[in-house]
Amino acid sequence: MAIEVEKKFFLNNSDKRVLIDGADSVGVKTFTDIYYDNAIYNLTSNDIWLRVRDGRWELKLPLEHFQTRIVDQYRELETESDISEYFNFPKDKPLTQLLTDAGYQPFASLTTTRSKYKKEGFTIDLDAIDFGYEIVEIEKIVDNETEISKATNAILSFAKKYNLKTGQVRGKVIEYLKRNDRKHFEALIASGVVLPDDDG
Ligand code: V4E
Repeated sequence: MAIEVEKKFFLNNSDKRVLIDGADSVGVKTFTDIYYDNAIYNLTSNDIWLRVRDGRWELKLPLEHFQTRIVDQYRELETESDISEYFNFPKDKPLTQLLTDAGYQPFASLTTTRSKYKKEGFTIDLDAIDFGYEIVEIEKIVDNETEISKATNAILSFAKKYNLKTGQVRGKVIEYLKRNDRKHFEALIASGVVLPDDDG
């Protein structure tokens, strides 16, 4: 099973130029994610992310407890049958209907334009999100959990080499909630999924 090890960074324009210099451009694509949770935020307050990306269901499950991790590590379920099994839903009914019946509703819709590059064995995603937010992710995909710490160290060394600032970077969904849904955002702080910050 593929495991995505990734870390997000903010970038200023000169960092961006240096990072992209000499990288292979893999292409640009645009996609829309609709994120789901129930009224008491059962999923997101446990760092579980359920979304439909351009019509396909995906579920991201944390591998390590969110307060102890250095990079983001998620297991990804990408078939309706795996996701149904995770929720203990019966196998013979459509997932969308079962989720609606169980109280899961959309809470955010985000359209991302992603410019993808490869450099030195890493994937670099420059994401521009429709509500006016930009973020970069450095990623490695590994085949099993024993390879995670090696990939983590490699991402951190790569980032250091290109002078990228580490520290807490809000993902696009967290930033969206901070700007648009304070109640949900505060619930994620209360559950420890998001750390409080000092910029309001
Ligand atoms: C993992 C996660 C969320 C789900 C969205 O994940 P993300 O990597 O931001 O999306 P994307 O579009 O890059 O997915 P890909 O194409 O790589 O599959 S929303 C929040 N998180 C985790 C998280 C957190 N717990 N705290 C903070 C400050 N940011 C992000």
